Amino acid sequence: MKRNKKALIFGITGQDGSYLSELLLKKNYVVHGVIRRSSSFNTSRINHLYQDPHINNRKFILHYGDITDSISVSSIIKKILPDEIYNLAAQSHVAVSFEVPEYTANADAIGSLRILEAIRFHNLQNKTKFYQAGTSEMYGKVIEVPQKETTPFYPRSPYGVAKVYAHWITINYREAYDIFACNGILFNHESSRRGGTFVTKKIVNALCKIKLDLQKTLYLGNLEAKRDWGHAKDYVVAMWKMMQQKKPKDYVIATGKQYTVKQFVNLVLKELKMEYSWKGTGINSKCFVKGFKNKIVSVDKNYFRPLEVDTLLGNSSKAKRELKWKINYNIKSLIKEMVSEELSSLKNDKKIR
Ligand code: NAP
Ligand code: F7E
Repeated sequence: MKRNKKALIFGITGQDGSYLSELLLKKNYVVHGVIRRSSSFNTSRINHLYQDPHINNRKFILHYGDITDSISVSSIIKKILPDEIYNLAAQSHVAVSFEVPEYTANADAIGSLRILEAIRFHNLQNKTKFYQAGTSEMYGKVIEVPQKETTPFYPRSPYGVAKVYAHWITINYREAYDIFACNGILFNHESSRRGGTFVTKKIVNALCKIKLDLQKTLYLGNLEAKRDWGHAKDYVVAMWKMMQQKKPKDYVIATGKQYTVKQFVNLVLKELKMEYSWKGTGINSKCFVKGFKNKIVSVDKNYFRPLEVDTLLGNSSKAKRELKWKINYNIKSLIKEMVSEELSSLKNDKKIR
């Protein structure tokens, strides 16, 4: 009988970790995940997958650990001897990385090194494959449009800089020790499970609340930034596909379409059937909606970053060609799903209260 493959996910409680777990469980993997001790619950995205430790032959198993703690990283890997490791653990907020740059470097850069070193130290080079969650933020002040695998990096935040280290240390261990180690260079991907302070989720949540009369105004930063937004469900499929190739390589994963933050606001308002008009420009931009007395969107300069990534647009021809990767969502279906799930959850909250 064929044995089930074992996957180990660092960052299992995050947006991508939850979708990747669902995908791997469907593919009959035994999924192990690392969670951090926290004073408040941090498992809301994976509670539906939880299995009681008393169940025999569990397929979903959680371990306490931390990517900044070498010994925990190394002992978990030694205990599980995984076939595939997905390193999704990170301090993933770009703006926050300017506030906690040292921690961001420790988790996002050295965290990857800790896993690679553990693979090497335990002689798992021929057994364990490694996926590194790279990012379009590495392109930062873009040198070429659209960005592809060969586009040089120019990171613009402590987060982006840390991820460039992780990218190159992954290649270094691949070349030095023949580890199956690959980098996904993923552009922004969103969903209803996105953290509340990322711009798409913040916009959807606030505009739904405004529609339901639960909030008055949404304050945003730079409305002109352009992003290439996809759906996280499509993107975790690409991660898995990279790990099933004969040779480890690096791939850009993106939709190839970009929108400004302001256009994203407009699309959400359209989905909510709210009739809007904008007044003023730049920092003085304000959005008004028919039937609402005051402005519903305004700019707050506190949400601007010390440096901005103005524009990101990916070219994922290589992934489409070699991985046969396909995109199921476009911006409209992404927003439709996010709005519909947000409205249901807000209406549910209201009932409970
Ligand atoms: P996310 O929702 O912020 O999840 C991050 C995960 O990392 C969470 O499970 C978090 O645990 C965990 N984590 C943070 N610090 C840790 C530490 N010190 N030790 C162990 N675990 C730690 O991020 P995501 O959107 O799912 O993204 C997944 C990965 O892809 C990240 O590495 C991110 O940088 C990268 N990425 C994301 C995008 C995107 O658009 N979403 C694009 C490119 C790359 P807690 O739940 O306990 O906080
Ligand atoms: O910002 C602008 C902001 O925080 C998008 C992470 O997953 O994707 C994400 O990083 C844009 C920026 O994502 C607000 O200035 C305006 O230009 O949603 P975000 P991000 O910085 O692109 C990459 C690929 C990752 O790898 C990261 O882990 O929106 N913006 N007003 C705002 N952004 C936020 N957060 N909040 C605002 O009020």
